[in-house]
Amino acid sequence: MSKVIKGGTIVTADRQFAGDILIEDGKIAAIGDNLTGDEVIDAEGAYVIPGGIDPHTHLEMPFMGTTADETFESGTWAAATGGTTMLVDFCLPGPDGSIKNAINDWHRKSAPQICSDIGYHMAITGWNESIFNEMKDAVDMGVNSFKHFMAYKGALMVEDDEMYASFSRCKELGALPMVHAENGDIIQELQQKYLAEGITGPEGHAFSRPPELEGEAANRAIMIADAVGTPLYIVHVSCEQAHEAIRRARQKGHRVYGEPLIQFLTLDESEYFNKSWEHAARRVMSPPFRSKAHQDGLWAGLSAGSLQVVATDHCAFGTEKKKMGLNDFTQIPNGTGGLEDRLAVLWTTGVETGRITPEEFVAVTSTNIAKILNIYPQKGALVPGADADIVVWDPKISKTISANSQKSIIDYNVFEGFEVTAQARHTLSRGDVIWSWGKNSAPQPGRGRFVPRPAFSSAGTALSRWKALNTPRKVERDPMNIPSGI
Ligand code: DUC
Ligand code: ZN
Ligand code: ZN
Ligand code: ZN
Repeated sequence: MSKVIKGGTIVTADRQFAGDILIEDGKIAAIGDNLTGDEVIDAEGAYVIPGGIDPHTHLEMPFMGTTADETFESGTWAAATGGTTMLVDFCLPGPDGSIKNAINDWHRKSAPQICSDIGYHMAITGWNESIFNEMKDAVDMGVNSFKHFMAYKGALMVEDDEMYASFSRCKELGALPMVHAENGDIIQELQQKYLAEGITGPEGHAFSRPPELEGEAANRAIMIADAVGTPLYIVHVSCEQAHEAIRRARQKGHRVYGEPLIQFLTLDESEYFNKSWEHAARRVMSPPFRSKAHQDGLWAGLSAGSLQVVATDHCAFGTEKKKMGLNDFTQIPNGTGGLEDRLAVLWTTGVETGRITPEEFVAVTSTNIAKILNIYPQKGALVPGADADIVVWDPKISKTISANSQKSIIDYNVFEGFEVTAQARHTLSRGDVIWSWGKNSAPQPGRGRFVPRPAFSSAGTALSRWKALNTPRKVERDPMNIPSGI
C-alpha cells in the first residue's frame, strides 16, 4: 500500500520547496507535485524533513559500576516521538574483551526492543592482537567506526601508542576513528586535588575537567590522526579549545569532524553551582557544561560549518543511580539525556532565533552524519530510493518539556521547563507512521532494524571518496609547521 505525504514544505540540507513525497515498500518512490497514493499523510503548514539521526547514545550501557537506565525500547521510542528515526549506539566490550561478542551482545539486547533503526560504533578500550583482528570482524558486521576514550583512566582510557595503532588499523579497514577528547591523566590528578581540598559535590566535577584538558586531547588526537593519515571524528565537543583545533585542522585540509551536543548549546556551567545536589548531579556528564562564551563559539561553528553534527550523548541514569556519588563527585555516573528533545530544542533555540537556517538544521541533525558514517543516501536524504525515514515537522505545535510527560523512562529531564515551538506531527520509519502528535501511538518494539554501515573502501562511490580521504597531500603538512604570525 502506497502513501503520499501531501502539502508540506520539503526541507533538505540544500533547499526548501513545496512538494509531495510518494512512499512505496518503505522507500521514497517519487517526489513531485500532485502525487497520489492509497493513503494520504497531511503535511499542510508543516515542514517535511529527513528523520533525525542521533549518532551518540549509550542505551543500557554498563558504566561506572552501574548501567544506564534508558532501554533500547524506551530510547528508540522517545527519540521517534521527538523526530529522531535512527540512533547510533556505543557498543562496549564486556569482561572478555571481545569485540565480536560485544556486537552480538548488543544485537541480543537491542533487536527485540528497538522501535526504529539503529547502528553501532565500537569502543576500543585497550590494544592487543585479538582486538586488531576483531576490528575486521566488526567492519564485516556493519560497524565502521571505532571510538577511543582519552579519559576514564584505569577503565576505558587508551594510551597514545594504542590510539596510533588503532587509528592505523581503522585506515587499513576503511573505518572512521572517533575520540572522546579529554586528558584522562590530568583529570585524575585534579579529581584527587579537589577531593583533598574537601570539594566533594558536583561542582568538583566541573572544576576537575577544565576546557584546556579537552583542547589538549583534541589537538593530540588530531595530530595522531594526521600522522596516520586518517579522518577523525571528535564526539561531544563542548568548548572553544577543541573547536579551535578542529577548525584549524579543517583549514589545513584535514577531514576532522566535530559534534557538539544539544545540551552544550543550551545549558551552561551555572547548572552545577548554587543548585541542589540532585539538580547538579543529574547534569554531571563528561565533558561538563561550559560557560556562555563557549556556547556562542559552538553555535558559530554550526553556521560556519566548522562543526557538523548535533548529537546528545544520551546516557541517562535515574536519580537513585546518581546518588552513588553523594559523597564523592568522581562516583556520580556520568551522563545526561536529550534524545527525545534534541530536534525541538535545536529548532527553538537555533532556527527560531535565526542562528541557523532550516536547511542547516537538517544538515546537522541528519544529513551530515549520514554522509560521515557512510549510510547516505539510504538515511539522511529525501530522494527516490532512500529509506522513508521522514518527519512531518510542525512549527506550530508548542509544548513545555517536562519529565512528567516525556517518553524517556528517566525521572527527570535536563530541559525541564523549556518552551519548545515545534514538534513532530508524524514520524515515519521506513514508511510506517510510528508516531502522530495527539494520537495514542504506542511503541512497537522489535520493528526497528540494525543498519549495517559498509567500510568506506568497499562501497561503490564511497571507494573513490575513501581514496581521496587517504591520499597523502604533501602540501597540507608544511603549513601546519609555519608559525602563525608570531
Ligand atoms: N560521557 C558521559 O557523560 N557519559 C557517557 C560517556 C561519556 O563519555
Ligand atoms: Zn495528520
Ligand atoms: Zn565520551
Ligand atoms: Zn558518549
